[in-house]
Amino acid sequence: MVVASEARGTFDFVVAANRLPVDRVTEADGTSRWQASPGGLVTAMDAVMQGQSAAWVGWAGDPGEDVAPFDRDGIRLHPIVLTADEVRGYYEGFSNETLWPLYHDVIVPPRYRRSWWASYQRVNTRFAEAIAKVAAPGATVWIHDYQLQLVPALLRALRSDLRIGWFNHIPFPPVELFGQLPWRRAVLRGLLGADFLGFQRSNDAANFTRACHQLLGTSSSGDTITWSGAEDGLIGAEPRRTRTATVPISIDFRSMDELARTPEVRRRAREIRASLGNPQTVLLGIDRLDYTKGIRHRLRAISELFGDGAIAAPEVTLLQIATPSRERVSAYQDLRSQVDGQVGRINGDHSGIGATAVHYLHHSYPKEEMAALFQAADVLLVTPLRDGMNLVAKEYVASRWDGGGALVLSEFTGAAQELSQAFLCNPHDIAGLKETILAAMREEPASARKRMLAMRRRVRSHDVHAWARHYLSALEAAPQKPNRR
Ligand code: GDG
Repeated sequence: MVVASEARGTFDFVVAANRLPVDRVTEADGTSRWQASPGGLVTAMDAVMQGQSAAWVGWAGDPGEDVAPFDRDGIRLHPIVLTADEVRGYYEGFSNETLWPLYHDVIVPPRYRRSWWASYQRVNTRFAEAIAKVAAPGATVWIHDYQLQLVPALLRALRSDLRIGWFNHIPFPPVELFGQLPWRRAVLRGLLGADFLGFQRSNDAANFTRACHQLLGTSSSGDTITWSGAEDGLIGAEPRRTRTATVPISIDFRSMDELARTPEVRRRAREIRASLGNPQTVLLGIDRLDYTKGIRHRLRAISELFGDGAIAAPEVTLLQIATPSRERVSAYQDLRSQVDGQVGRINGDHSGIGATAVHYLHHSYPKEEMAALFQAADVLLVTPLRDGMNLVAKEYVASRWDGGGALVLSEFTGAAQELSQAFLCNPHDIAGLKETILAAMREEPASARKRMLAMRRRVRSHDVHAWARHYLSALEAAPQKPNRR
């Protein structure tokens, strides 16, 4: 399909993500309104979109809801409508039950269903058509994440005048795993429609380049992949070049730091410790309840530490916040019962009256409460089995303006590449994980402070605004490397 030039839009910068940056909230009286959804991506995009003629294309979050485009804070929001079947097929099915586990080291088995793939293709096409309609001639388009991997090529077919970038928030798996996907070539071809592909870690970019080489026969020089299409039977197709690079995402350091310094947050942090009985050591975990986050491995290590007598309540307690997530997907329901069971067993075996071993909360909290929890914790446990980046680790560091606290961080997170002063661990090695937790608890305050300050310097200088600027300059320059600034 060719979009006639008069059908082209007027927006010079277009962001496309699975979700719009707003959620629909229904009030008690039945009326509804849009509320900004919190999150780093929204903050980062907001900073780069302000002052530009910008649009955001994404799903409004409810099935079947046909909402006309609307303006908010100077940005045009363009809702994509999904039917209930598409929510099941494209979103819960292909995105969350096929791609998510496949891209996270098959921690649970991915499910390959042809009807979900058909739905994914259909919805990706709808996104590409919507972007083609709103983007001005020569506009820059930034597509986000694994839900939209076919959009770059679909969009290029409609609008070859656009500058197209994609960023992967999650890992890109080694070809030995990626190769399981029945539609692996179509996904790679979809991504190669972009001028620039950004990844969290250099290994993710390398995995992608290897997959293209092995499965499509592309060639590459440095970080640029060349694909003539002839390898794929596309006779006469123009060779295309796509550049890949590592652009690790970050957080809004300043706003987290400022929030954590407010008297309200500091008071609340003291209150949290007091309501836990002022223990010597508060261990904290905050994660979406997701099997990638290593919550079961963490609880296993904690359970053994209590069992060994290395730690005891009430002097030491674990506060585990698990934010509800993807509750309609069966692997997440299974995880919830496993975690519920583990916590129950630990508390049954190791708690006493007024001495709770594990405080487990299955809720989500406002940002202020998160900052207070970070302030209240002596050790944050971040133990994913695989995680693209892990922003919680960076938020903890940004909250510790006092230089206090220690971070236990899995080697299998993107954050571990940057936060080398953390107590790094392999969560599969339960004995090693136990030792690392004890080492973090027992670290001398002066050297713990040195580690924390070094991590703060890193996150402060590599914040989410720097990330967005870096990404956009690479996209503008692609397929060349951007000039050093
Ligand atoms: C994906 C990748 C990558 C969590 N609970 C609450 C809450 N949160 C916020 C955290 C943090 C965010 O959600 C979670 O980000 P993570 O990075 O830890 O993990 P994913 O959700 O899996 O994100 C990941 C990320 O994309 C960005 O590229 O780092 O690797 O998997 O900001 O603070 N926020 C509030 N209440 C909660 O209860 N307010």
